[in-house]
Amino acid sequence: MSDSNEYGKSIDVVIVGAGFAGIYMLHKLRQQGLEARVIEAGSGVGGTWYWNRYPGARCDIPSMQYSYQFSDELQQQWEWSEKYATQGEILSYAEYVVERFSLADGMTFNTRVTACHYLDAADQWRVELDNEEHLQARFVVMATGCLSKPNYPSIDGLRAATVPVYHTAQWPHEGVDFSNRRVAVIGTGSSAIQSSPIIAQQAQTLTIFQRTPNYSIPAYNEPLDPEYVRDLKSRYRQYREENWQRGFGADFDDNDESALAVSAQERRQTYEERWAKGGLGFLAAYNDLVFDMQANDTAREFFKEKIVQRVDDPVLAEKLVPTNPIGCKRLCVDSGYYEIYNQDHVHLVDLNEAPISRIDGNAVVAGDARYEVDAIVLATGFDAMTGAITNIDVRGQQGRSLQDKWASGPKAYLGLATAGFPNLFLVTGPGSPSVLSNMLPSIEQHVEWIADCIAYMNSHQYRAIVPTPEAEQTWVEHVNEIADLSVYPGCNSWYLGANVEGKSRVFMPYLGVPPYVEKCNEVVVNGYEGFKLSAS
Ligand code: FAD
Ligand code: N01
Repeated sequence: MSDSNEYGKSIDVVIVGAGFAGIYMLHKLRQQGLEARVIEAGSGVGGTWYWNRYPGARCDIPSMQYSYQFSDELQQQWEWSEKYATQGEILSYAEYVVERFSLADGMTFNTRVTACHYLDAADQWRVELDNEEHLQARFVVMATGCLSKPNYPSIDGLRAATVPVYHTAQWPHEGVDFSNRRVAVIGTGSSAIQSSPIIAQQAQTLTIFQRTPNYSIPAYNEPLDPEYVRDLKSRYRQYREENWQRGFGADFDDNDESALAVSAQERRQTYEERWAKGGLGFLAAYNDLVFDMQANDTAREFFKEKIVQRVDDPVLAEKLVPTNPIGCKRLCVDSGYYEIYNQDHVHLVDLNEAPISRIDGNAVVAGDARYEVDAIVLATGFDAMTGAITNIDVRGQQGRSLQDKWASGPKAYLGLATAGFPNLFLVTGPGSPSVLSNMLPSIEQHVEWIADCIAYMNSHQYRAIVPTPEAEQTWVEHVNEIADLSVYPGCNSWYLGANVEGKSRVFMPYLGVPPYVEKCNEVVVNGYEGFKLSAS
């Protein structure tokens, strides 16, 4: 399928990133006889699970669901050991998939894509690499990840710190021993909530710097019961199909009833039962917890009580209780997070009282206080959804820059492609359910949609596909209309880009897997409605 032209040898597809999206994309395209190459900045596969090696890193969607389903043999063969697999086990799984489907020879590691320029005359992409080489391809697939560009806070003196600074998303492969060290953790999102209990076990002192408290629910992680696994595997395909019909594409035991339609007593019982199970399913206790503030308040009050119960010091407990609507930032899932504050060597610094002003050598300075430490952990998250894409100098038709196009917020049709940038696909891009779903099936849905689209173009002799600006605009408005029906835009979350200085505040993911999938399918049935296809 690849061909040559005045610009040199071209391959069919360059795939940027070797996480779960890039791995499956390569497999799928190879099955279609296409020549594709994955370019990956890391030295191995796994993406998220390659980079986030901080202590305690695990998934928060049960492993039996947070895994590929494109191969029934694969899902039958692979054995997860725990309800929520560790980073190490998920990474081994990604490596196993690559080996099983013989994909390694299609991947180039330790290489970053720095630029992708569309050559209008040739309908080709020129892909620049940081080793000064380049590739040329008909299509580019951005499998760059929603949560892959670490967010480094702009704190004065951080770069000149005289103690080691670790970002949770760029954790040293050899691990870090915090024994007898005074450790600062900046941030209280999922990464901090997972890592702090383990750091607390080692460190001499642990000081956690909190700007916004988060809601967290126990994971109650445990080894998987072989009987449960056997039963689930006996109906795996059907189980997966059923889950795909649910709002988040995952089995959260959704209850299609309003929190306000039941008595306070019944609601409390339901909340207690959900709490006892633990995990993200809590928010599926009622169908309006993320849509109705009054309903949300009932869950918020319940969480407040639970947090206060878990922390001995009532003044400290109060500082750990969020005031945001529950769910508007991703709910965290923990193993003993709040309880660490009952240990004498663990301290909380509430940055609402005085923000961090600078790092002064080995000290974090907030207000008048200097916190001297031996190591700083940045659990400060990601430039989410767009950061990894706009990190690349992407230029489309007539040399138009994607960074410029997205300066006031990302615009993409279905989160799959963007007007002005032909033959460029995004896996779980802004405007798709992505981070508001179980991401593995969402990745599979996108990969399959893109592969089918390329097959359709080849069989109908189309050379280029690009969304129309009108279809894109309508979709972006729709994404925001749906978000505005929910509590999601109600706090400064990374869903809105609010965690990154200078980033436009636009709600990026699409809320609702089933209507989204229906729309994607409808677009195809209607001859790629909303896209312009150009004949060869
Ligand atoms: P990634 O895994 O992020 O991979 C993208 C790859 O692209 C990276 O390896 C990166 O190095 C590479 N890349 C980016 N830019 C370039 C470039 N310019 N050149 C070369 N390479 C580049 N989701 C869930 O649904 N359930 C969970 O339980 C869950 N847990 C998570 C836990 C953590 C700690 C984090 C950070 C995220 C979690 N997620 C979870 C979201 C997770 O990111 C996705 O589930 C999934 O792993 C994303 O896969 P991906 O291939 O799309 O992207
Ligand atoms: O990042 P975050 P994360 N000074 O953005 C704070 C997935 N994930 O890596 O809220 C002080 O949530 C920031 O404060 P604020 C999951 O989707 C899943 O923890 O902006 N503080 C916040 O507290 C998750 O949602 C798991 O006020 C600063 C924290 O840093 C997503 O990845 C585990 C600051 C960042 O929290 C991101 O999670 C890990 C500053 N200058 C990740 N800048 C699972 O459990 C930022 N902060 C599966």
